[in-house]
Amino acid sequence: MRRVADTDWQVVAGHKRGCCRQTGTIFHPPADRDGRRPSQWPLPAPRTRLSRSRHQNLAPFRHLPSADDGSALLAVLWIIALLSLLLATTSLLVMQDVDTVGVRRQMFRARMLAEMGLAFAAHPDVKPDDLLLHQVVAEGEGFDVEIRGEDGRLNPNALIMRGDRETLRRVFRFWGMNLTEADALIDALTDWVDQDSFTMPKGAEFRQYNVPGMPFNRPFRSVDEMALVRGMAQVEAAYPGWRDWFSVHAAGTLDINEAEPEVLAAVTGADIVVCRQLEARRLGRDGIRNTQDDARFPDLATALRLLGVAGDAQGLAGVLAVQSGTRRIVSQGTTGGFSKSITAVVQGSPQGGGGAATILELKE
Ligand SMILES: [Ca+2]
Ligand SMILES: [Ca+2]
Repeated sequence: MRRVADTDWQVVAGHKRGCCRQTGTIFHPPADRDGRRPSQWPLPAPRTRLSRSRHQNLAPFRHLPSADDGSALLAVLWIIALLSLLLATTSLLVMQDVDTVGVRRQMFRARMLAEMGLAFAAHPDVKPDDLLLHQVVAEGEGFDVEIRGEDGRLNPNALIMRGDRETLRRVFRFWGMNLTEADALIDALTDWVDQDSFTMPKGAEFRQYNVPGMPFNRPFRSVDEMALVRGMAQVEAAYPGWRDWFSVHAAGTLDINEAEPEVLAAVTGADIVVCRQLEARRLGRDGIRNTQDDARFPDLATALRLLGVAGDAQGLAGVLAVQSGTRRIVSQGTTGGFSKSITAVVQGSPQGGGGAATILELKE
């Protein structure tokens, strides 16, 4: 085979021809189909498939960033931000649910403790100064119970039905009402409770209310019903604490060992300062209710003498008493900083008179 290195190249008449150095043979480049011979011969090596493939593989690396590439990156960042926000919101909701469940559990536990205290206090043999009413059942958990005589409050039904206008008038005057306003309110209360439809001089029956079903024409079943009577809106505005003066479960005679000084002063006409001194005497030297040093009045005459109203003893004899037949139990359960209070009005003496207890009212 002829080697290119052993050949001398000449250009004759525009054509390139070769001459072998060893044999002197002249040879021409091969002609194509049309008889034309190439000006360059030997022909350069053809570009291989491998070189073209390498050229194509390098194409992506020469790709420059475009506007579409920026939009895609922005979309990805938005999705990441959205997922982060979704995750944070979900975590917050889960934490709130956990907190709510924890609070409910604590409130339920506090309610159980309050009911436990109520069960102790409702026993007929448990007296108001019994240490069983103040217990710590675990660390941070316990209950405290206070027992009060319900007859320290006035029974509105008893006062109205027995026509004791004088006691009601004293109470309303104590609240700051004048005589005309007090009489009008007493007439309205009377019309609400009596079963007839005859209007008292300053009272109110159906024609004055003009509301179907009012007045009820029956005794009050709760103190809140009194707020519906005409004229009580003014009392509510002037003396918001009026509800604490009354109870529909009271016997109708005021227990001077349980009544608050204001109630005692209003009903007996005694000076409020004297009534507060009497309250301090009842609480004893420690100033705490329901402890061993409490000084209860054994009889009415002694209390009236200390109040300075002994001269009216005959008139007050049917209004006052020295004990209650019904007790109000306020039980408060506490756990982990949460408190739950339950109030029950129980029939039975607050001094532990024995016998089964009957719950007349239960309120949380
Ligand atoms: Ca009536
Ligand atoms: Ca005391």
